[in-house]
Amino acid sequence: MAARWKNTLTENDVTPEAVYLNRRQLMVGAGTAGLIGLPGLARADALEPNPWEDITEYNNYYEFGTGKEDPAKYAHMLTTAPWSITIDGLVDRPGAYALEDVLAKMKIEERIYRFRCVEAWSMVIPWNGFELRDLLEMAGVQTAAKYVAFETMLRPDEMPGVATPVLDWPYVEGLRLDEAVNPLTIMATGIYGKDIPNQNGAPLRLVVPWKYGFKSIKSVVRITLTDAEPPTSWKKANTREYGFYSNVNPEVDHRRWSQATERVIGGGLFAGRQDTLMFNGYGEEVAALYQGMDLGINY
Ligand SMILES: Nc1nc2c(c(=O)[nH]1)N[C@H]1C(S)=C(S)[C@@H](COP(=O)(O)O)O[C@H]1N2
Ligand SMILES: [Mo]
Repeated sequence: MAARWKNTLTENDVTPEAVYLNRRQLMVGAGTAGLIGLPGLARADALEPNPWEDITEYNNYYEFGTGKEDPAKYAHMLTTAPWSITIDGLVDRPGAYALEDVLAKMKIEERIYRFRCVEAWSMVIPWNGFELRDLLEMAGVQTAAKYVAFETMLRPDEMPGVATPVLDWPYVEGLRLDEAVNPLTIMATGIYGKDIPNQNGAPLRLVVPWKYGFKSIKSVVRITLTDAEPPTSWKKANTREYGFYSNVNPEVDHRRWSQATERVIGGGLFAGRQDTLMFNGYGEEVAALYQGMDLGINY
């Protein structure tokens, strides 16, 4: 197998949450902010992860309501065990895979990633998860496959938000196959070394760090390999405003707001606004995927 992608963002492997918190306190205590003297919108890109509370109390998960605090309030209603993921379409070994059987085969690692929502806010999240390419390899992707489609669980009894037709449920997303097998693309099962909370997409959600947050579909129940670009929820809802690619791009504005800068969530050291980075800072890993493409048209 090819050499594993190395996470350049971590100083070590897994740092316990307490150590992160401690370090934050130490830095604040030492008056680091003052010493650095951050210029206006420059980036203080230390990738200090946001605290647990930011990550789990400010969410987008419209199946539980459109308010940022709705998922934390209502997502506990979702039953996440037992859970199975159907992998079908252009694969050699289609079927419904029990999550526990999948997890037994996958290598769980920590990935500290920037997370940039299309609404122009951002956080840094220490995920735990496995590379999507390993799961796809398990199912045996056929050569005719060009895209990967994803679908979220739909259970109206457990999801108060789906009574409102904000989106065409179930929530669906998609990636090109080469994006899906990029080593940065993970299926997350945890945050800060703990099971991923329901509001963040338990028990298993996609994370694609160079794309706007809505591509990172939560509580995945189906993965389908196809030869045609799959429909995606936000593009279906508003094709002019949301495209299939949705790569983070400070030069391509949303129809209703600029994407040049982002609001940093949390009252931490670097709170405020900062410049948005092309591909959310992951250009070295992914820019080649889009060579020759007009990213203004393929937004
Ligand atoms: N099924 C589903 N997945 C979803 C969403 C959603 O509403 N439903 N919201 C998306 C959006 S807009 C964002 S920004 C991220 C938020 O992830 P987080 O709450 O873990 O930060 O989830 C994405 N995945
Ligand atoms: Mo988002």
